[in-house]
Amino acid sequence: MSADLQRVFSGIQPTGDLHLGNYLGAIKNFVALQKSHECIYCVVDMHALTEWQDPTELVGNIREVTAGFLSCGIDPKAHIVFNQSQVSQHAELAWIFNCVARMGWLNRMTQFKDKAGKNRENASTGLFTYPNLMAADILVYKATHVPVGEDQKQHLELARDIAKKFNNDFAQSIKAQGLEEEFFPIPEPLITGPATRVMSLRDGSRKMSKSEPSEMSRINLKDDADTIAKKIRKAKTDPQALPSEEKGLEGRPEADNLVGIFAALSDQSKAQVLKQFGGKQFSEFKPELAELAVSVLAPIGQEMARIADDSTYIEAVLSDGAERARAIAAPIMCDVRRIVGYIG
Ligand code: AQP
Repeated sequence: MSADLQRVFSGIQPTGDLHLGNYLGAIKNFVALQKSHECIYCVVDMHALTEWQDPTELVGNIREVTAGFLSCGIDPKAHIVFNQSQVSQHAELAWIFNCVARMGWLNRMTQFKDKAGKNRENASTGLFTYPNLMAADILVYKATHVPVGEDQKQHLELARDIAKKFNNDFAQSIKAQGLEEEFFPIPEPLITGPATRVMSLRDGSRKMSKSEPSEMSRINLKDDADTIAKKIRKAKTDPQALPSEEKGLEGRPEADNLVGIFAALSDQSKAQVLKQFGGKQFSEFKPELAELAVSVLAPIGQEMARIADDSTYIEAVLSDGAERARAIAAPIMCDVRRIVGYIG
C-alpha cells in the first residue's frame, strides 16, 4: 500500500434481513467511498456465530448480504467483497488481540450489555470478545478508515486503543524488525450523513435492528413497494406538524427519525427537508417519504432477489474476494508473527 493510499474496511453480519438502517448507516457510504478509496467489504460470518445461528439459514444469509452489497452498487472487481471465515488471518490476529485488550475495556462495551441483557452468565464468550475480532478485521489489512453507523462508534474506539497498545507494547520488536514505528495505523471511524442511527418505525427510542421481532419496526431491503409504503404509513409519529427548523425536532424522536430518513434517501440535510416540509402534517409528509423510499429501495430489492438466486455467481465473488483479501492480510500477519516472537 502506498503511503498516501487510504484503505477502507467494513463489514455486516449475516444475521437476518438487511434493513434501511444498515443501508443508510453503512452500505450507502460503502458505495460512495469506492470512488476515492481502496475498499474491502466483508460479510462477517464469524461475528454472526456469537449468537446461535441455524447453519442452513446462515449459508442463506451470507449469500443474501453479499447480494445486498452488489445490488446497492458495490463493485466486486474494482474492490474486494468476501466472507470473513474464508480468510483465517482474522481469527489468528483476533487471538493476539484477545491478549492485548484488557478486561476492563471490554466490560465497558454497551453493545455486549444490551445483547447479553440479564442473561449475561449464559452469553457466549465470543459475544464478549467480539470487539477484539472486529479490531482484527480492520487491522489485519492495516485499514485506515471504517465506515459504520453510530452504534459501532464505541467498538471503533476500542480498535484504536488496541492498535495503540500493540504498537506500544511491541515497540522494540517492531523497531528490531525494521518496520514502521506505527505498525498498525490508528483507524478513523467514518460516521457520516443525516441517518447514522436510524430508529425503529414503531419506537423512536430504539435502534432499527435485524433482531427486533416486529417486522413493522424496520424496512427491509427485500421489501416490495407496497410493504415499504405500508410500513411508512403505519410508522409512529406525534400529533404536531413538522417544524421549520432542526431545533424543533428536539424531544420528537419519531419525527426526527423520519426527517433523517428522508434527508438521507434524497441526499439532503435535515434542514433542507424541513425547509420544504416545515408546517406540514405527517399526513402530507408520509406519502412523499413513501414515494421516495420506494423509488430508492424497490430497485435494490428487485436486484437483490435476482442476484440472490444465482448462488454460483455469489460464491465465485466471495471466493475471488477472499483470495485477494488473503494476499493483503498474509504478509501483514507474517510481520505480526515475527513481532510477537512466534517461530515459523
Ligand atoms: N439502525 C441503524 N442505523 C444506522 N446504522 C446501522 N447499522 C445497523 N443498524 C443501524 C450499521 O450497519 C452496519 C452493520 O451492522 P451489523 O449487521 O454488523 O450489526 P448491528 O449493528 O448489530 O446491526 P443490527 O441490524 O442491529 O443487527 P442485530 O439486530 O443482529 O444486532 C454497522 O455499520 C452498523 O453500525
